[in-house]
Amino acid sequence: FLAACGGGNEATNSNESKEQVGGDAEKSAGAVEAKIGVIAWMTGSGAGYGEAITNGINLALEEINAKGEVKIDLVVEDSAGKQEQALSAAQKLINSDNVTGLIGPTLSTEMNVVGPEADLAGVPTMGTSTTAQGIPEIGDYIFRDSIPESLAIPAAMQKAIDKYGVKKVAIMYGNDDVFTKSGFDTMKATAEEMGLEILTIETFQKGQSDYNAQLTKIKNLNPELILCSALYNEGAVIMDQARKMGLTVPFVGGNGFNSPEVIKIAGDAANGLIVATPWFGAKEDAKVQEFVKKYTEKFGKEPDQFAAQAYDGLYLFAEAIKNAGEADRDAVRDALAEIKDFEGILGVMSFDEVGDIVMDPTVLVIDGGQFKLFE
Ligand code: VAL
Repeated sequence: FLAACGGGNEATNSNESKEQVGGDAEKSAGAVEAKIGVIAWMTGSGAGYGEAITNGINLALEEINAKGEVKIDLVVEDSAGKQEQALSAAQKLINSDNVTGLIGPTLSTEMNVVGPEADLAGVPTMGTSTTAQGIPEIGDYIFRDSIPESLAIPAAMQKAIDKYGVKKVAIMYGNDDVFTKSGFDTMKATAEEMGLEILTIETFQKGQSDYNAQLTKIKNLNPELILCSALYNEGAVIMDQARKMGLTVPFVGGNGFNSPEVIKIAGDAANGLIVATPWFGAKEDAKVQEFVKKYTEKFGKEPDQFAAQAYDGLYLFAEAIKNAGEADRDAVRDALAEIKDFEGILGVMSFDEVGDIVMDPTVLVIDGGQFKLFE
């Protein structure tokens, strides 16, 4: 029986003293301990999103635990970009691992099934990449630190239109995904509001490899700008095929395009893609540059928007856990809702009354194989 106590006589102490003796490092004495579950798309055609997300979270974890005010234990699950897998991961994390909170899942499509489940169970959940309309509105426990399409796309469209004097656009979108559909709704409504002529609306599905029929139709109509709502894998192939058939006009893309994977897949064909994002790695800001340096040293590549949002996402949880002073789900949910002017690498962050982040986007363009400020 004594052996089961792990050899330390402190271990036989009561629960109240456990906090002090639980961590042998001096730093974790008195630290609030909490378990956070992460659901990310880590295998398959969108694995680039999940890689960036988990890297960002792991870097934040190291820093937070080293500071010692809060001690976070992570449990990471792969959703493979699938609703059912995301849901069973959430059920495991909520019911078996007993996590205090969730980060993810990656896709809005996945959050549409995980969100209601987490909300019902009273588990505070932070979407760090879910940008479709209506995500924080799923419930009181659902937050996000990624700006919605409804804010990002109009900002990108306005800049593109001002710069190129655009009057005629074509729209292309994936009609089998919550996020790509939501981006399309915003593109269409914004084009109408701006008085642009929509020459055609073309659709595609996840995993499609040939877009020549849609692109030929678009080319024959001579648009000055193409609005495209896609995840990076489909989006990059669309741009590649468009350029190959001589469609050289600029593209405005939604959040899914905001990944270096687009450049990796499409190469020079990605030039001329305009996106809006809360993250710009070349920003002259000490906090941003320190993050870029540390991340690049640790993972051998530069962080993207998904890494940055996930990094801040875990910091927001750590802040809420610290302020709550305990790992209780309800207390952490309330503390998250109360966060005001938190200084992250994305900027100064607060949540609005539904749990959406309040932030201004920056408009970027891919030029010479790199994301640059679009001016
Ligand atoms: N932002 C998208 C979504 O909400 C992707 C790119 C993660 O589904």
